[in-house]
Amino acid sequence: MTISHIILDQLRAIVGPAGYLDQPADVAPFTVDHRQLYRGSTPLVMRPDSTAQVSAILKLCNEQRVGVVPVGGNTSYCGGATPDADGSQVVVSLSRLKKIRHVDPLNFALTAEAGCVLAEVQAAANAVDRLFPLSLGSEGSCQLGGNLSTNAGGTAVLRYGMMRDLVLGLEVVLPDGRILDGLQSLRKDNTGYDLDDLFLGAEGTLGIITAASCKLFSQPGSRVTAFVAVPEPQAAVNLLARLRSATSDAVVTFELVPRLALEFVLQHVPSTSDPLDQPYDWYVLMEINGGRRDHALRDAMEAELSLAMEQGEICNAAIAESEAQREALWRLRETIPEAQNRAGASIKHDISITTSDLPRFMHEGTRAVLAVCPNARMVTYGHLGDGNLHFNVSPPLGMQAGPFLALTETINRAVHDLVAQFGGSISAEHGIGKLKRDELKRYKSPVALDLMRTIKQAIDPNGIMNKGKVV
Ligand code: 2HG
Ligand code: ZN
Repeated sequence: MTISHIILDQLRAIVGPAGYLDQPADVAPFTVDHRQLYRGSTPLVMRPDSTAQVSAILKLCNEQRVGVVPVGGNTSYCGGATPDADGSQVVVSLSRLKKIRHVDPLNFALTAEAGCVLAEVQAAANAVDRLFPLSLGSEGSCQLGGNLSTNAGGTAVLRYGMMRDLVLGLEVVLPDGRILDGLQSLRKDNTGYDLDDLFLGAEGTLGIITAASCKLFSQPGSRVTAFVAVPEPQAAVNLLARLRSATSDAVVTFELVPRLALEFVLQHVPSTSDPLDQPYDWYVLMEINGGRRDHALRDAMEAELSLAMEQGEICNAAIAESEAQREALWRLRETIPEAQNRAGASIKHDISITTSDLPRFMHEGTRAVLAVCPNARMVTYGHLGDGNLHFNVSPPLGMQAGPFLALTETINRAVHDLVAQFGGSISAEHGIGKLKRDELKRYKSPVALDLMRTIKQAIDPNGIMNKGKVV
């Protein structure tokens, strides 16, 4: 179903000449997702520069039953922002809504618009000696609106929570164009249903988030970053418990890295080197934050790691001595997705299980994958502190991408069935988008799915918002 020229002209008129793209070359980047899993089509990319324009766009699209796909930095892992191939949807890019509207260091809060790049929000907090803790590999290009709409996770969730936990209030344009103004920066507001929570993680299926009031934290006054070798995943789980207890929960980052992932990085990413003098099977990148007067943080951590070493919980450790060394250790973790990509095809899973069950899950999950694809190479890494692993699979050495990727469904089934047995989640932080919509139907309870559809129907009765995603 194509959109009529009259409607397209009316949409262009709402945003003016600087507010849309309609030439094929300009529109092209909006029709393919970050992982290049999907190719769509759209006659028009709208780039509104105010909430009022977003409201006018949605009002018109709702009246005319035109589908709308909102997009931020287009870094979704699940095709959450790619239009359908039939050209029946317009894309709404939030990239020109990029004002930091208000910063309030005494309330530890700031209000920013959806199109602000995550790094710009972090910088606005830094400028008043505060911390906006959401931190992801794509922070230089992903946008706050996308972070909110996908309830983004990343590498500081252990200490600060996911995006949902960092929100004080939202401004949302509903599918009929009405504006829900919930931008107050209150810590406590117990007045009925939490409406913000509906839109966080809804992936643009219930409306468009145009701005958010977010929590800020104090800047860490001291910090210890270490790359630690552990004999096995169970030791990493034990070490995390030890460090959380020793620091009263000051562990911000606790990321599991298998040897193969490190090898991919060393091989495919320039300016990287193994910080330890010999290879080990497993590593953890950890970071612990302390206050300004915690001069002894580093001594305390060294003492704790020595104790762990005596008890066989860790094999070796490199502690960053400078900011440059810290960045080098972080690079070993943050470039894993890129390195695994360069190493060839991969089948990705973004699962979560209770942290205590993770080692058993990893053992059984690896066995299940190998039963489908003998000699497959497991690249199981990620946010162990959150119980969230990227249970990724690379092909056996010598196997071509085609035959390997043909096993995707069978491998997904084996992994996700096991996740369900463990009471876990098939999408811990990447969301659903197009990619996992059928998986969601399979694994989410019928009652939960029914409630989700009821909410969708109530808020977007004409089904214009991001059709084909999530529900
Ligand atoms: C990460 O933790 C991202 O690096 C990407 O969530 C995970 O590529 C992946 O599977
Ligand atoms: Zn991740």
